[in-house]
Parts: sequence; C-alpha cells; structure tokens
Amino acid sequence: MTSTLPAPAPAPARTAPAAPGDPVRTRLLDLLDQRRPGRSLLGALYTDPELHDLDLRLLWHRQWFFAGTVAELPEPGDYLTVDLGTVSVLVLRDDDEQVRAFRNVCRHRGARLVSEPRGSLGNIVCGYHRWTYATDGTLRHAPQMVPPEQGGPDPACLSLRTVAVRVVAGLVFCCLAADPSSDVDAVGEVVAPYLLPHGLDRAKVAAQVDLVEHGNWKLTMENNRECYHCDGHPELLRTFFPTWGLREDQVPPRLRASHERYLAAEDDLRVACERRGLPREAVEDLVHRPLGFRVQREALDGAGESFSPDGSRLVARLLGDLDEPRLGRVTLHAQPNLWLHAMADHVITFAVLPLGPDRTLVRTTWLVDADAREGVDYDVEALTGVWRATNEQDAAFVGLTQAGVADPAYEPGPYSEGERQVDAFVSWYVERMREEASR
Ligand code: 3BY
Ligand code: FES
Ligand code: FE
Repeated sequence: MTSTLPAPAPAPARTAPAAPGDPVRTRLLDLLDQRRPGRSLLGALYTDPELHDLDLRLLWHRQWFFAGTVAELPEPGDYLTVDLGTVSVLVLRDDDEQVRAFRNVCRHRGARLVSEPRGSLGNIVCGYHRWTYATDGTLRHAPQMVPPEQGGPDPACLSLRTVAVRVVAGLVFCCLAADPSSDVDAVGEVVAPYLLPHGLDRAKVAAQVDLVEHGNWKLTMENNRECYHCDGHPELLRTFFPTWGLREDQVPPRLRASHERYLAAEDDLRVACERRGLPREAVEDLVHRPLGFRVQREALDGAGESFSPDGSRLVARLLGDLDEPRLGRVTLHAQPNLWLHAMADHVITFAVLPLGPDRTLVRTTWLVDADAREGVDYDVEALTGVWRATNEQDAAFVGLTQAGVADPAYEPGPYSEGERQVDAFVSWYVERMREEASR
C-alpha cells in the first residue's frame, strides 16, 4: 500500500529538562551560590515563576513525596489525586487491595481522568470517549476501536502509565522518576518502628482540611521547622513545649519553668517507652539525602496525651495496640513535604503541595482508630480545634513572609539558634537543586 502522507516527524523528547546553558538554570545556580549558610534564600527563589517551574521539574517531579495515608484509601477503588504543577497523580487501592499510583492522563487523547481530590470508583472511566481502565491500570474497554486481531492497537500497550509508590507504616509516598532512588526504603526502615504501634492501617479519616497558604512551598516548610514564632500559637502552647529545637544552654530564662516540666515529662516518657519497647530517640538526616527526615517521640505538656486544652486525650479509643494514652507524640518530618504528629489517640498528617510560586496547599488529616465512634468516642470540633487554629496562624505568618520576600527591600537575614532545622531544610534544598540542575 502506498501513502501520500509524509513520514511522521520523530517523536520529541518526553521530558524537557532545561538544557545546559539554559539561562533560567544558570540563574538558579547563581542564586543557589549566593545563599549564605545560616541565612534564608534570596527572594527570587520564593517568588519567580520560572524558578518555581524548576522546583517542580528538578525536585518535585524527581523525588519521593508524601501523597497521603492508607487510611484515606480503605476500600478497593478508593482514590486520591495529587497535583504538582501540570502533573497529576492518581493514587488508589486496586481490586486486590494493593496501593498503586498512575499518571492521571488517558492513553487515548490525553484527557484528565479523575478531577476530584478524593473519591471512590469501580473502573477508571475516561469522561471523553469512555476508555475504561481496571484499577490495576490495564485498559479493559475502548469503544469502537478495531480489535487487535483485526490490526487494531494492542490494549496491553495502552495501560495507564505507572508512578512508583511505597507504603511506609501506612504513609504513602510516590515518585515520578523513571528510576526512583531507594531512599524511601532506607528512611522507611528507620521511621517505621516509631509509627507502626500507632496502627495507621487500622485507622480512619476523622477530618481533612485543605488550606491554601499565600506563600511559596519552601516558606511553609521553613515555618514549620522552628518554634521561634510559637508565641503566635496560644492554643498549641497549652501542650507543645516552646523550647522545641533548643539545646539546654539555649533555653531563655522566661521559658525555664516550661523547660523543667519538659524534662520531667521526658523522664516519664522514657520509662513508658522502655516498658513497651517503643523507640523514642531523635534520628535525623536532614541535609544530604533526597528524602531528608527527622523522627522522634517527644513529651507533651499538661496531661501529656494529646493536643487538647489540658493535654488529655481527644479520642476515647486508642490507636493500634497501644495500652497507654500518655505517650506524647511521635513527630516525623520528611522533605520535601511532610510533617506529622502521632499521639496514642490520633495522628495528624500534613501534606504540603505547591500550587504556584506564591500559593501552597496544606492538607491536614486527622486519623483515629477505625472503630472509634464519632460523637461517642470523639468530637470532630474538639479533635481538630488546636491544629485548625495553628494552621490559620501559620498561614498568616507564611503570607506575611511571602509579601516581604517579594519586596525589593528584602535581604536574607541571619537565623536564631532555634532555627537550626530551618537552616537544614534550606541547605537540603540548595544541595538537591544544585545536584539536579547539573544532571
Ligand atoms: O509542627 C511542628 O512540629 C512545628 C514545630 C514547632 C512549631 N510547629 C508546631
Ligand atoms: Fe480518554 Fe478519549 S481521551 S477516551
Ligand atoms: Fe507555627
């Protein structure tokens, strides 16, 4: 058969990394070089749309990130979506109960498959021409297509594109890279013993709140890494020790009394943990690995059980097989986008997702034991009160900072002693971006 059509043009490269010599990449490297240790980043790195695009392409689209928890996907067909710039990821539990992740793009003419942030489906049905995929991503049905035995396309070659996924003690991490690093496994081994006793696989979502902060994602992460601003969190400070992040010799006189309570509560916590074989010590590797992290179990003030006005538990039923409410909180921080607190009665996870150079989604999820009864064992308003207030306060701080760093008068200022982890986060960012920009 002859054809009058011209030969097809060669397929363009799939991804479009900035070419060496690309002026935006050169500008990025220059700005990274200008960052002085012990100080924040230059303003453009928080504000410039082209540089934000490089954050997405060089970092977010290549590294492991936190997508959600298994408690958000209790049944086969339950899904959540995560959007990172133009990339959308569909995470779901398949019919065999396995957690999988796919690129949220139809293999026919590319329509977005699922637009909702969460929900439940039987098959994945494209709304355009009804191509239908099973929950394992295989193409099941494509109306009116010529069957393969008559020369039509082979459905086996039209499965959804997969995204790497790992479940660590109930936390779901994804990575868009074709060759994902093994970092998530190494970090998972360290953090799983801290989290497994909290039984996230037997938990349910009690509440979820999406809050849009008017700031760059890095400001959201930086803000969470210090308690220098904790006077702005009166509700949180009922139970959160404000000396968090300070060494003994850095505790200011006005916080001495609170610090004495912290030391006593830490003693009790050590005994409770030793009795139950629960790990407690801080482990961190924040700067030099792609999935920089820090994990620790720390005491809470007051009754020491939960984030309530007096520190007593907010959920009558404890998580997992825990037999003791006064276990403080396991606190995990993982870069680029997760922090969480796991108490004996509930867990709160925070997923940070970039929406634009100056817009960031903070998705907060409160998890309780699957058998805990709303209105009987817990009250949603009470459960969520402290962190709803704290998030609003943090969003205001982030908004103020974004406004300031966008002002030409801004110059990166020096960190205080309590901002060591902010410095670690920014140093991690500089190292990651340098490495990725030179690949
Ligand atoms: O969520 C946290 O752990 C951080 C640390 C200090 C301020 N903020 C509460
Ligand atoms: Fe999905 Fe056509 S684009 S079926
Ligand atoms: Fe805060």
